[in-house]
Amino acid sequence: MATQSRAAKEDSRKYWDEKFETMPTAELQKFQLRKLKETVAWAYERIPFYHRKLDEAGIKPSGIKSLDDLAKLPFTVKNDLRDNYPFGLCAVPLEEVVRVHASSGTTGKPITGPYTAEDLEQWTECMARNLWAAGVRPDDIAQNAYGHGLFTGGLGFHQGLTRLGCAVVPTSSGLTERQITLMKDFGATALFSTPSYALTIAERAAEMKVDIRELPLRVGVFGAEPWSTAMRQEIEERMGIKAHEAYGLTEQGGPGVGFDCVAQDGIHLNEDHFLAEIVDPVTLEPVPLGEKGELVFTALQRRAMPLLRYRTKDITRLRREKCPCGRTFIKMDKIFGRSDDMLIISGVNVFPSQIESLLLEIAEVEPQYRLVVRKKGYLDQLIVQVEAKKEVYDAGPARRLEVAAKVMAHIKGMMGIGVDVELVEAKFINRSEGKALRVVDERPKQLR
Ligand code: DLL
Repeated sequence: MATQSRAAKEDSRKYWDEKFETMPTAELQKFQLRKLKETVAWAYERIPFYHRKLDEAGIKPSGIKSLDDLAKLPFTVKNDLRDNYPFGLCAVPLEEVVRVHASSGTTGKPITGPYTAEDLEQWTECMARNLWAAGVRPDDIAQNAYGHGLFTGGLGFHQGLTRLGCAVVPTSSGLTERQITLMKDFGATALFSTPSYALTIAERAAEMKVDIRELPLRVGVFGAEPWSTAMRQEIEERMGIKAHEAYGLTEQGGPGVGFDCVAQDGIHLNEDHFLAEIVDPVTLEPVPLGEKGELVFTALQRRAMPLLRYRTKDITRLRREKCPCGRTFIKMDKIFGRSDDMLIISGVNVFPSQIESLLLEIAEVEPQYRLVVRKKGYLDQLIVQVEAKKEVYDAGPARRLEVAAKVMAHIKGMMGIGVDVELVEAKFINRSEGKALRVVDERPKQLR
């Protein structure tokens, strides 16, 4: 009973950390400036790489007088992390490091993310804000199907859920049938995974004749890969839940950088921890607020690896506006995609999530797709491989051609680009247990 009354009391709290989550912007920016000065000094004094970079750029920590001075700082890119692998960018001796996560990426050496005890504590608090905003509460039974291990998703969510006091079930990702059995047996009320894995779970459940909509599951927090609003609605419908969002990256500590709220309209950034900018990915000049470009983060409170002006390659825009939830944190649009996943087809910039939204508008296909890029002469050719609904596929080649033509016309009409569409049979596309592979680039390396 004691637990129940605690849960009921906590339930009435609107925010996890009201002070920061609703802080007036001017006050928040004053706080950011103080933390920025501290962080730049911390990095300059303790990380030889930043000492050199700041000297080369002709800026001393004492030269940071306003938030605008951020633009004087040099950028940090993924290769800087690779070049300094594993601990060259660590600002503290290893005795003070209590955890190391890593992200393998697609090429080359992994990048490492070390944490001090203070970093872990802050990360946990950022995650708790994310979960609270999604409506997760202490009495939830929380199935955590993010990969547990070097990936920051599993442990990041584990910490946040534990802080809230949920009954955490650390299933990790994979073994999908067991996920569904446990979800049913334990009466899980909340699910945490990548969006593509949520779809895999929904699909497998249907095959096992388990209707997730009939189970107690009511909310999910998904992230770690781009997903369209249409995909969110699809997950909500198939599972009968509210699908919320988490955003983050290993280089800035993992999930907990940004989260959505009841409004489900954009992602609030934990601005007391992360200072965000949008820059033009070509000129690297900051763009005006509201314009699309590459997201850049400066960590404001991290101790072990405080990265300055880290280029995420994620494309989005920032908005400072009143949110119905009452939070004052700046909002960013859902990530359109990563600049390295951006395709240029007939001169048009194409992100997989745009194609995804259009596919989800066609009733005859499943939300299982991948984009294959080939060279046709000098031109890039985009082939959209998408699974047909079973009855469509089984209806024979003429029906398949008809649906493929419909998909092609829809993409042409909405995006102005000509693509080839291959309607493939069920399970042709590999099912994701983590981050889905959406783009297969078959162009010779030197021609990309
Ligand atoms: O994916 C951290 C994370 C775990 C976030 C669990 C959310 C939930 P990395 O593996 O380092 O870290 O990958 C970071 O994933 O730069 C984005 O390109 C992408 N990403 C993460 N969250 C989202 C999201 C984790 N909500 C990279 N929407 C980032 C779109 C996302 N892309």
